[in-house]
Amino acid sequence: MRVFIAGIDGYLGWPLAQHLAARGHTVAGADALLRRAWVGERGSVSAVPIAPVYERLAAFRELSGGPLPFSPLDLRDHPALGRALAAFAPDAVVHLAECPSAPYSMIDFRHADFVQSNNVSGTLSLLFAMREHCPGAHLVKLGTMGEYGTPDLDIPEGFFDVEFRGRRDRLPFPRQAGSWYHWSKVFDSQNVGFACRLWGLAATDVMQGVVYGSWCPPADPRLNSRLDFDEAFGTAVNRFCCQTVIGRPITPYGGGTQSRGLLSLADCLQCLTLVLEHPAAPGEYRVVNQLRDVLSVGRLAELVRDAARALGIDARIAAVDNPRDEAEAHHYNPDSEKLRELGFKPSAPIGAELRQMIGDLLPHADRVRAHADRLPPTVHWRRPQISSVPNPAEEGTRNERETAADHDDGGRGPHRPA
Ligand code: USQ
Repeated sequence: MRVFIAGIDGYLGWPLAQHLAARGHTVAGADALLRRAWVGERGSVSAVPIAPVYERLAAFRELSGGPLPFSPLDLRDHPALGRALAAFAPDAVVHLAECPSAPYSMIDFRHADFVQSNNVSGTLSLLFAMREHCPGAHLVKLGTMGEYGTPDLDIPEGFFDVEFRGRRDRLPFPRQAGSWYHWSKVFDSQNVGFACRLWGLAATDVMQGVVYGSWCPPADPRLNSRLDFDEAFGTAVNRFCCQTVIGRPITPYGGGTQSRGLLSLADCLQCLTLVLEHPAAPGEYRVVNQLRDVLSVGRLAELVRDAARALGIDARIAAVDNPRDEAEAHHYNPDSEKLRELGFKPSAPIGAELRQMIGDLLPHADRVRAHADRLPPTVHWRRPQISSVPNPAEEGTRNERETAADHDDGGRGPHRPA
């Protein structure tokens, strides 16, 4: 199968390219390298060092025996996107090219506006480009479990049966997102569903839970995927593991009773591959809930502490005030049957994944330690922000010097929303 990955330089995109190639698929991709710039803008780096994109592509070519056609483009550059799709003629397009951070979107108007226009407009550009250049290709769009929020009902996979005033219908399950970022994914879902209905596009909208885990293939460090730990781009479990390797306490927010669906990076790759290899039908808008475990943040903190202790690290937990506006005591029971019906078999148990991740992080503890001031939360959902992030425009700031290796790719400076 010919798979075009939009967002191929990211945390999920780069391992997915390697995973699909190892299964015999032909891969191409696009990326505007914005994730590197956003993390740089926040004054941080990937804990695991990552190679510049053209070194990554060279490693891919040497190790997989074939080239990886790459377009350094922003999805909103509609003509360039069209040319890339027409040249590659994909059977499937995986769309990972969005700003994935709830905290980043909550900083201020500029960031909320940037995240929503980048995500919604980029997706719209992709939908129109697919209609013109590869109308038969299957779109696999990364959504989020956060679209549903935390309703006091079980959460079905996309749709549910409703009875109202004596009439019944099957309707989209209500979306109640909790950040400007999560709302951008809701708007995308509506647009993707509409394109399926209107043009007969085949699409799978993947409601993904929080992903954790490292990707450091022993064959070549140029194949490593990034692993962020800053407040905005590090997911909870990855942050917790980074905290343990520098002897900082693990920070569940608030009471730690808020629950989320989670899955490891390895499980994420397995699920995305299953979805690609079992495509939606033409005109079908399929929604899958992609998660493996439902756990509270407090329980996650304990699991990370125990994994670190098993490796001889004296890890401890210290809750901090919750900077977010989120329910802490709530019902949470999402369905996730469709992927299991397609054959999803969870890989290593969470404890083993955490020990692997902490082991991968230990050699890079100094990188985390040098940016430990990026760990505490500064973005508050309800009150105006007083940013403690240094101004990257100031020549010679510590953060510019230290992050240059990670985000000078493609000749870009740190991205600052206009
Ligand atoms: N949390 C802590 N301590 C921390 C960081 C986070 O307790 O140091 C808590 C948050 O309050 C939240 C939970 O952990 O209750 C998850 O936070 P997160 O930052 O790991 O995840 P979130 O902001 O929801 O976003 C992440 C990805 C996003 C994806 C989403 C899936 O960044 O791209 O869409 O997970 S989901 O959470 O299911 O919506």
